[in-house]
Amino acid sequence: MRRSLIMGNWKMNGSREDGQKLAQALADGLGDVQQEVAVCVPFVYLSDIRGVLAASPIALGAQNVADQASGAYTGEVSAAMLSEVGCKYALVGHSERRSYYGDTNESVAKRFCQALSKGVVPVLCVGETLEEREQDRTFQVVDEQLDAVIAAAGIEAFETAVIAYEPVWAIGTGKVATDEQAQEVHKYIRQRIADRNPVIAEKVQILYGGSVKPDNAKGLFAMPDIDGGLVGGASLDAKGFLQICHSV
Ligand code: G2H
Repeated sequence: MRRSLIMGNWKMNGSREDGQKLAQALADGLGDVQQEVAVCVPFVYLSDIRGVLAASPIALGAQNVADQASGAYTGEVSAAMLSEVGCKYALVGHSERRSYYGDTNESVAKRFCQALSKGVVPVLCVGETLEEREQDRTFQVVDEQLDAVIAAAGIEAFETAVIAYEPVWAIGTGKVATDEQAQEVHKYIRQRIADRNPVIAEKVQILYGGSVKPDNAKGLFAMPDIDGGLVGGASLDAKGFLQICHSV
């Protein structure tokens, strides 16, 4: 059985104090849970939030990682730095990075490899736009996004990686994929991994992301190939996020 993972993605929201209060409320309110819980916070608050979460089982994640190990890359944050401040996870290839900041399948693959090389678990985000879905290209797009990483890192890399399927049309729009729509793509992704290594396919966690809310989480998480969620907007409210964490 795969362990579920519920991961908050705070994106570029809140102040230092807001983040500390939110993390404290999560640490205080989580209670005993089987599933894993993590929060991906802005780089500059990682150390603060690590302090708040020190005595809690909630893991820390970053929202991105550099595609190079070190050097003259102004504005970037390396995997070694993330590891040093206690990050267990780093998102790579979130659709907002792909669409606003020029991340390509190739640069995402490099970020993925950098994270792995420093013991940070990459959370590879994949997903199609509305236009691509309407053109019936969902599986093709997801294949290309996965294949670029598999070519660079090898299928064995998915022993210690997480995949997040985030249909771009469902991100921050309030328009969630139906349980069945999400399950269909999750199943497809797991099959693509299984074609190369069935053992890893059974183990890899595939999260759903895109307008996950307290009222739709249970249905999504009940799907056989959905192993939890990557939660944006709804992770900024402690009560709602805790409710999502308990929807597994
Ligand atoms: C997708 C998701 C979290 P939201 O970006 O990564 O955000 O839940 O706000 O759609």
